[in-house]
Amino acid sequence: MQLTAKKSLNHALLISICTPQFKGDEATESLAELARLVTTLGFKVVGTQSQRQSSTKKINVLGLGKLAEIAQLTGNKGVIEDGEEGEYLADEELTVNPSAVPLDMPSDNLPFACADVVVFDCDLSPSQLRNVENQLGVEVFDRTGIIIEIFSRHARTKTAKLQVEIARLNYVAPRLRESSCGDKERQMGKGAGETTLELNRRKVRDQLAELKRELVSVQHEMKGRRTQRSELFCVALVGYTNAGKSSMMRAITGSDVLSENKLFATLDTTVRALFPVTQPRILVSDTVGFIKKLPHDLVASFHSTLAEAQDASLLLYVVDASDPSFRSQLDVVHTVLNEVGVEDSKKLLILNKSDQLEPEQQQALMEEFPDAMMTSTLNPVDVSKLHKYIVDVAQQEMIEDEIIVPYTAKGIIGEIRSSMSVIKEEYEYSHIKLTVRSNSIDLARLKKRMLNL
Ligand SMILES: Nc1nc2c(ncn2[C@@H]2O[C@H](COP(=O)(O)OP(=O)(O)OP(=O)(O)O)[C@@H](O)[C@H]2O)c(=O)[nH]1
Ligand SMILES: [Mg+2]
Repeated sequence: MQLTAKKSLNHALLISICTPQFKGDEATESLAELARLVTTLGFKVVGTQSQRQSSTKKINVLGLGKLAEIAQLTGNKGVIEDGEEGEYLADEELTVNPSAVPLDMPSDNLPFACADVVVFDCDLSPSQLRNVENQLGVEVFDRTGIIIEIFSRHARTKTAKLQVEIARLNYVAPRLRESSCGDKERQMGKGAGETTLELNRRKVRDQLAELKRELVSVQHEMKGRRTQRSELFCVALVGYTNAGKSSMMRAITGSDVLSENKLFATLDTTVRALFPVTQPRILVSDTVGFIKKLPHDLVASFHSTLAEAQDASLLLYVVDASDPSFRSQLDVVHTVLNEVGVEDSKKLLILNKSDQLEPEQQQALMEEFPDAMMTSTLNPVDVSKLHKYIVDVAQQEMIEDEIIVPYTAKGIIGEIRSSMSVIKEEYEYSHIKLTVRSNSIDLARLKKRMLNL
């Protein structure tokens, strides 16, 4: 199942099922986030509706009244039968809080009746999805389907593509069973439908097995590369999607990593050296962003991508401090990182996008998070401040030592200068005495080599 953009722009109607689990503005914030997700896919949001329900588990997620209302907005193309109404609480309109909606979200006055896609801000079971699709007669997607589609479109490297495809097939597999085509096949005669269904299921199973095999081999290669880098000080940028991780990566490494005002712009871990370059080099990795209700399969599939964060000596938690919901976003980041087993090494909270905050707001945040660093990736002073912080932490991890290099082995000095931080050079009668700072492994290796010279 792939989202098929029948027109260049699908007009999406978003639906929030407000269960008692939602506290305060959570439903509104979540709906605003869904608006950003579907906008990332190129859809145009033409309206939002909400339905109060005691749970999202009912066969019919929408009550009869709300269903009829939405059917009108989508052009009455479906079939609503009597008695489809399930138990539900009173319904109400939900107006999206403008501060929670990104500024670039299309503001529109289009009539709702032109909605040709309906997107639910919750997960729907295969049968719920099929029911509501029949009732409305338009394409219906749930939140996971939308997230998986964004991941599919944004995956660039082989690893990311494999991981996303595995998650996509896992999502598609149970839905195959419920497809209307499957139903027709089943009606054709005993066994005939089952055969088609079985065939499709087997195809998906085979594809999954093949993809998993490929992933294991790619992960093996990745592990090898990480081992080679393991002696260097590594910093990982982690955080919610759109917080500014890639922008910060670009700023502190001088690289051209993609940063976009789109959710999930980055799906692959990129590793670059800190710039201006330090001796020894410090590596920085940019990682996949998180989102609330991230499908479990996707979390699991990104295990290997996040392995970079696992190996990092310093974790930079980047938040978009100008987003009122950044605290709950940070909770999501902590939860997912715990789930994938990223041990908390040394960490720094980065309150990014400070240029979007008033001075009083900045001050209040610094009082709330005294250990954090306030930054704007657009401000070179902030970028240098973070660069210095990273270098200082890396320096603290290093040890100082003296190395005696005889003049007969002068060639090795260049090597030392390029891989260690040389603090002092003293020229004696028969040798040069270098005071250096480096990690213990590199120092031990160098001393062993010196013995053999
Ligand atoms: N105003 C402002 N915008 C920023 C800042 N940092 C990043 N942005 C913008 O925020 C948007 C998202 O930035 P990215 O760097 O792609 O965010 P990300 O955390 O890598 O996002 P994912 O890859 O989706 O996880 C882009 O439009 C950036 O230009 C900042 O300090 N101030
Ligand atoms: Mg990014």
